[in-house]
Amino acid sequence: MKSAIKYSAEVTAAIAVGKPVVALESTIISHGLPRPSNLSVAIECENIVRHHGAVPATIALLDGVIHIGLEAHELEAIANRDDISKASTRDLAIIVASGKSAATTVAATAHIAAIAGIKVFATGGLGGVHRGASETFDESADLTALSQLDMTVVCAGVKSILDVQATLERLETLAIGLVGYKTNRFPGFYLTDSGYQLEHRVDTPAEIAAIIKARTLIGTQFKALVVANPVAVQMPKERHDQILAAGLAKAAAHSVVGKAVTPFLLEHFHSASEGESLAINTEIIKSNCALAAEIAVALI
Ligand code: PSU
Ligand code: MN
Repeated sequence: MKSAIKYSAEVTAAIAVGKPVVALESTIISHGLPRPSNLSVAIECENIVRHHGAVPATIALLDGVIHIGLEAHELEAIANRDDISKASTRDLAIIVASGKSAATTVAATAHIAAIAGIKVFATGGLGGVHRGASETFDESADLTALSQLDMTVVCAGVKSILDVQATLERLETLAIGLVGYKTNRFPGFYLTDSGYQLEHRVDTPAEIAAIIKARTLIGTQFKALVVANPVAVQMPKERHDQILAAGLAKAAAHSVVGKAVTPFLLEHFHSASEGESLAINTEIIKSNCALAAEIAVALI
């Protein structure tokens, strides 16, 4: 077997000199955003991380090799190739051994980033407990993965397509840390407020860096810290609720299950909102990349 892990030139150089690195996931590029904006958003996100003084490490699997940091042509492959599956942690070894290619979810990205010693990770929204999970058992592997990893994940909370209350309960059970960034309300991805209160609020990257350092002292670092960063301008609530109800009905009518559920509902949002959800989704990722870079810089 070839070497299973390849670092980009930029990430290799950053790690060598102890420069801050921010991990970025790739499922959002291959399965969360439509072409062609997926590639331009991915490039823009990397540049935002650089602009804030850190180095981006977009993580994905190409032809059986785990990539930590993508060269320009590799980022393009993840955005445009048709053979890119969606890999969670359990899929990683299977994809490596079979020489296939995949984008990595939050769970798989955090797993790989932790191997590389990367401490901060930016994404759009976490996976969580799906509606009806008490019947379907559909709970994202993101939650259990994050309960075992030394990682700080910046996200805009969880999408309203999920059961937000149940997800918050599971985050508590799994001892995953949770703070709101400049908010006391848990954000709901497209919405700045999912309707749930947060116990802890932070207002600066330095405060978050102090929490990360305290975790290591106390020995609670191997359970992720989630930084919930609300989008500045939310989708009008009524429109959001209408689109969501139609999307959930459509998913049920088409018997969409398993890992197809999240991409299906995201696609529904993008087409039904005629690009509004896409614009918000893009803002969310960009803002999370900026904050993640600031946290990584504050940690040095
Ligand atoms: N949030 C987004 N876009 C996405 C995802 C989350 O805004 O594309 C992806 C992430 O990769 C997350 C995954 O880890 O969906 C969760 O999928 P599932 O519900 O199948 O675990
Ligand atoms: Mn699922």
